[in-house]
Amino acid sequence: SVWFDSRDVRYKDPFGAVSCGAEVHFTLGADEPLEACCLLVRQEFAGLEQEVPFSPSGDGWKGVLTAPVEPELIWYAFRVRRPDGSLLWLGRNGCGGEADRQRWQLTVYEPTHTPDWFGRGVTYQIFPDRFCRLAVPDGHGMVGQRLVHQRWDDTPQWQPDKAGEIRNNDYFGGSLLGIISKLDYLQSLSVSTLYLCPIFEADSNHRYNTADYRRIDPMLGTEEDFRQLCREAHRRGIRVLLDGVFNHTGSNSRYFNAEGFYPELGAAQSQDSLYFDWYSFHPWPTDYDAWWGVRTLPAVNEEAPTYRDFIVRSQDSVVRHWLRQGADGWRLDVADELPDDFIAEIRQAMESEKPDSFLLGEVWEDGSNKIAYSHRRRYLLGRETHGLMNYPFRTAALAWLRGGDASAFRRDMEEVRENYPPAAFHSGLNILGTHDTPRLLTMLGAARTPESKDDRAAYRLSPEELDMGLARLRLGALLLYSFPGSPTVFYGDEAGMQGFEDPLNRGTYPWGQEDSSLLAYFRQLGTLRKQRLSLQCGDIGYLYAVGGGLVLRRQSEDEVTVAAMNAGMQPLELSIPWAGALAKDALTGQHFFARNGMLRLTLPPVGGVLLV
Ligand code: ARE
Repeated sequence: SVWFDSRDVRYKDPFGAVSCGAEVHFTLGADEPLEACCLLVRQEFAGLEQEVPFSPSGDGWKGVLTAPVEPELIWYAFRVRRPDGSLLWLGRNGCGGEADRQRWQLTVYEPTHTPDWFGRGVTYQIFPDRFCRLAVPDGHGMVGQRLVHQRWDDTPQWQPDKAGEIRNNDYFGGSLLGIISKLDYLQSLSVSTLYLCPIFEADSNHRYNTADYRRIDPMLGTEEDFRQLCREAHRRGIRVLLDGVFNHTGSNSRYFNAEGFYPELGAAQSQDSLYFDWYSFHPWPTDYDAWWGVRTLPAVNEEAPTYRDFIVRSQDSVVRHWLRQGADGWRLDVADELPDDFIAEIRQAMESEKPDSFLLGEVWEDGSNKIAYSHRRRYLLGRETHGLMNYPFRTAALAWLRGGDASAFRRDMEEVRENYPPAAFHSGLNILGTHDTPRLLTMLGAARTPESKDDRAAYRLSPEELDMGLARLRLGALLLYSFPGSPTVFYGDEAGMQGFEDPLNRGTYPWGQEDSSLLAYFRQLGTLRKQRLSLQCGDIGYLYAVGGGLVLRRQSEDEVTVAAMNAGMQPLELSIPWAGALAKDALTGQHFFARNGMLRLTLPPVGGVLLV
């Protein structure tokens, strides 16, 4: 038989993605005589097929592949010829006769600069209308010349007192000054990056339908408020990431202007509009391309030269302008629908404006091999984003926390680690929940699926559900803060907020009514992340991943941290290799003694320790 393991350096060296031009050494294991062996290599972007001949060596057959000099996505498999002349193919799904067995992936990236501050530290995500309300001078909800919503002091009280009172179109009046007033709070959580959902003028509470890219929504504050927010954040070691929605605008925008909110001619009003070629009409003006068919989000034609100039190319482009005002990076909304070269241009503009700024992409799948619009897209091969929202992490973590097998978590996360360039792997926005998903506590606690919309809206966890939800949430947070990439907290998850999907996941932060013990726990995790280099940027290894048990080791040059976790409903006895004589659980201060290089410990059901 013949065999191969892409994750074992005895078979493929080095591990994982490689930089352009690197040599990759392959060994195919064989315990039968072979006449010939070769590596079948397909280059996805260049569209080339190539064969690399192997030669016999002591423990199998060996060959060297020199990676292309340009970033590439390679698919490979093996073909061998036996002495009787028969051919055998080996792919991910085993040996067989077909030529096209599933191939292994080899990512080839260009090694470029990735700012490391992002992946090391804690990110806090805020939905601006819902975090903190403070008086906004003249904070009318104006879009162009139209008052689209009331001043916040006419809107409902900050904390709805009836369950389910968060509705789709409500405004609660969170503001930039409100966020500034809570920066000390964020600092107490050791936050180092603040990710703000859109803050530009728009006629919705989520503001993904941008009306004016160059203006802070007056309900949130002013440009000076934004500058002050950045200054005050920077003073506390917190950087600010903005949400850039460059795939579509609002229909009530300065550019499309469907209902005439703005005095100038929008694309929907005149074919002579300066913005006419930003959009695709069929026919004008009633039918047009829109994001996922949502009429209020007309899709932009990113190839239109005036659009490119405006967003990224000109010296005073939107991308540059807000960096100058103090932002430290951008999150690209629906990055998987933006042209690769547009993303690369944004990266270039950012690097020339602010070399240490960070570019994050919203992609829900493994971003190293995603097919979008029938072709593979590039997100992290060196010229595009620095990192992606890590939804695969969320999926795998939630499955494990809710009774799944830790081996599946390990398999899925090791696949991402193998596929991503190391810097991108360490620069993920690791999430357990966002503004697009149900609240974490609800996901982990709810014992039944709500039957109706009203049931969903009114659903509050019972005391038993809450206990289970909170125990799992703590365990999930331990995993989150122990994993490579930025542990990201969606505002209020640390305070015990509940709610099913949008809009129920976008409640107002419960100031004064937080779950204080949960909050203290997040503070403790934040402090540990800040103190321990191994957690920030160490290598990851899996010491155990079976059933509910998951043990991760993070290792930097002279520091080791081990997160030992049990998501199962029974206590779990474990033996963990440990170099020193003594280990301490950094969360409780409890000590453990090692014997013969092993630590024996019993983890309670749905519980864990962080060993240092
Ligand atoms: C609003 C209402 C919704 C309603 C919708 C349609 O709130 O209840 O269903 O309208 O009428 C923003 C707002 C949303 C708003 C939407 C449209 O935040 O509240 O919805 O605009 O007005 C996919 C995309 C991904 C996208 C998610 C939501 O790939 O890019 O869907 N996420 C971004 C933002 C959103 C934002 C938009 C895009 C639009 O983060 O907040 O919505 O600018 C799979 C797929 C993913 C898919 C995911 C969820 O896993 O792989 O591709 O994400 O499911 O559907």
